[in-house]
Amino acid sequence: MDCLLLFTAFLLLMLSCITIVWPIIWNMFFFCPSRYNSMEELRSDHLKITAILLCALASPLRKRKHEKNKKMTLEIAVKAAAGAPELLGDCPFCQRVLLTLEEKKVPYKSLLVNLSDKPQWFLDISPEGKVPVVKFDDKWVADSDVIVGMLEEKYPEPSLVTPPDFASVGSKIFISFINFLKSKDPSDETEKALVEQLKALDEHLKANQGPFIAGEKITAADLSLAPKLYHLETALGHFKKWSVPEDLTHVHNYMKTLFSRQSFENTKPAAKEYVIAGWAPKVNA
Ligand SMILES: N[C@@H](CCC(=O)N[C@@H](CS)C(=O)NCC(=O)O)C(=O)O
Repeated sequence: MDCLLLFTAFLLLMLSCITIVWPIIWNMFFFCPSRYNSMEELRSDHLKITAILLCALASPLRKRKHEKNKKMTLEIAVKAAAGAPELLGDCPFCQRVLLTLEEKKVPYKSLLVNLSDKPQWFLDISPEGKVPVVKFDDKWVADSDVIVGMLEEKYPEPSLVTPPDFASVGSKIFISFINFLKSKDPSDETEKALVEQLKALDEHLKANQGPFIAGEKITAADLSLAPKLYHLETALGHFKKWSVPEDLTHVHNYMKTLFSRQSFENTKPAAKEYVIAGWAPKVNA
């Protein structure tokens, strides 16, 4: 069926661009001949109509391609929980991709990888030994940034594109969290730096009415930040008995909204203890 439509489109294009017989027939049968004063006028009108026709033909073709993509189950290699290789682990980059798949309702199959004993099949598809990796058209693709970009391109509906002005909101929170978590010197201002980043997010959410970074709709920036905030809350709560300051009410509501979403429920680490176990080596280093 796709081929037939393509063939028809091709035929129309050939007819419209190459022959001059076609415009003449067009004029004779579809339009009143007196409407055109010259052949040029007629041809220009005819080209416009043909372009509209081609767009109309291409649109169902594009839609069909996306629908076909939607039915295919994507394979994704993700981190397994430490000490429980049959459970989903604590990789925020993997969860970001899983969240994108869930929000776009793309069927997927997770392949759990024990990162402390990487199997050969995994090293074959991910030479750097990192998760997540996703199989697109028989090719394994690494890096959550690249994967999320490809998912947006292949599955444009619903769009999760973050407006460029908001794309970097909250982007320094993760590194500030790691610095504070690893810090052994209470006076080194890593806590202050983290609070400043969280405050900036709080002000952004307040100014833009939320509940999400770009307003009413969840976008890629939220799906990237959600797992990182979950790690922040879990690891700092455990290792430093620290929590997000009470007065940052917009951040608190934002976290609540994100963590209670079905997509988050379906993709979060199997238990908080795996998040804690994941950060323990960094804290104790
Ligand atoms: N920039 C990469 C980072 C991925 C990454 O660092 N993944 C970690 C797990 S969270 C990993 O695979 N580490 C390899 C290892 O622990 O051996 C991305 O965004 O996908």
